Amino acid sequence: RISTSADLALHGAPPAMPAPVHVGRPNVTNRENFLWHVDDILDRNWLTNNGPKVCELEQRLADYLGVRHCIAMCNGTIALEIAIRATGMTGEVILPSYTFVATAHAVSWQGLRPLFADIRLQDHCIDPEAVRRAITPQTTGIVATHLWGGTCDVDALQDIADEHGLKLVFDAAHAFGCSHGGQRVGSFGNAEVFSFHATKFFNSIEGGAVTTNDDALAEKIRLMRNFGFAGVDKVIHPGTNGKMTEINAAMGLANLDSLTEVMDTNKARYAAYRAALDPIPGLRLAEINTREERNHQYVVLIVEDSFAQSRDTLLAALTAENILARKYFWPGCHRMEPYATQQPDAGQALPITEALSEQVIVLPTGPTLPMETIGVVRDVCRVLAFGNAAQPRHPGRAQRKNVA
Ligand code: T4K
Repeated sequence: RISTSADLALHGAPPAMPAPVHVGRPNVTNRENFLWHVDDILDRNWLTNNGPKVCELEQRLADYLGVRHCIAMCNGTIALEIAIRATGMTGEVILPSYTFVATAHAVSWQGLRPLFADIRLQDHCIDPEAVRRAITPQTTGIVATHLWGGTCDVDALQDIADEHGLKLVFDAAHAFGCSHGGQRVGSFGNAEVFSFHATKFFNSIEGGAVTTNDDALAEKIRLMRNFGFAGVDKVIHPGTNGKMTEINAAMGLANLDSLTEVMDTNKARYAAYRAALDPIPGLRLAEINTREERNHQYVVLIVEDSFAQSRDTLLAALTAENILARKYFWPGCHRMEPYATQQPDAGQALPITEALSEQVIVLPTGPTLPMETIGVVRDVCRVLAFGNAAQPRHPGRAQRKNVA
């Protein structure tokens, strides 16, 4: 048990957790169901190329998300690239820097120039006013990330896109099962793009999808996903290989049955973290809009300047205890290559991105989280804040102690 700073693994004590506790442990709740699907695939001997499991998954996802078309893909990055290309973006595309680097790479991989716009403190998503300021005559599109399972200011972004004739694609990698205005993410903008990577709320090991209500766009995306084939030996469009395999669809189908269960577990973990950490001065969890559905897949801790120690000291202390929290999305895409070299001054227009990427820690959660983890995180934070893990009598008075 961690009571004082001498008990911290950072100072040589044994780690509180016997094995590493990761962020992004896969939510796999129905192993038997998955294995049944795998047997079925092997019996059928149809492994990929628009197989029956992929078709079933696409239909069930479209129904769940309330959208006309769901086109399954091999991963979220290829899905983004195909969506960006299919919508016909050219020249410059505006996107947040505070996102996983795949968002920026998908834009630049298509030969487009990414223009980074700042985010809003309230939801960590792209700021519509910053988007407006970034528009130039070369701008043709916006790629906006619904971060942490929250949603962008969808309506303001759509207004800007309409006003300036821009295409609008949402990177919804974090937002499966989440809603905006009571409607599930999936049918906003020209298209929305999901990742079903192992670390995501809903996973198919690797995988992703583009969703849209636009029939013509969906048709184009289906062609692009499969080399442009419109039938045997009949190629009518440029394309790539973005196909999802049957095994990936099997994992998706198995996991679809447990969405509510995982969401409820995540919500309970989030509430426990909140109760443990909120009373500690200088620490707060990112706001969650309780009027909308949220998957609570990311527990986002903001370490403010008023916390007794730096974000990186807290991260090092947790890591030493075998709690492998992450500083997503540090340092921001604009500080990664090739963008840092191409746009060395980009940070000047991104003060909130720059500040927030120095403050955030994403904590482990999900159904596989060992329950004692949250207590250990709380005790480490309290020791760093107060010098000991006892409940502070005056939670407002943090003392700066040099325990690192
Ligand atoms: N847009 C956004 C906003 C995204 O966040 C992502 C992906 C994409 C687009 C692109 O979608 P995909 O092309 O990936 O479908 C991880 C994931 O690899 C990546 O999918 C995810 N975002 C990103 C936020 O996180 P890393 O570099 O942090 O991965 P890694 O290997 O460090 O793993 C993360 C944690 O998960 C570790 O603590 C270990 C744990 N883990 C991972 C795997 C794969 C497990 O416990 N089991 C596993 O099987 O990028």
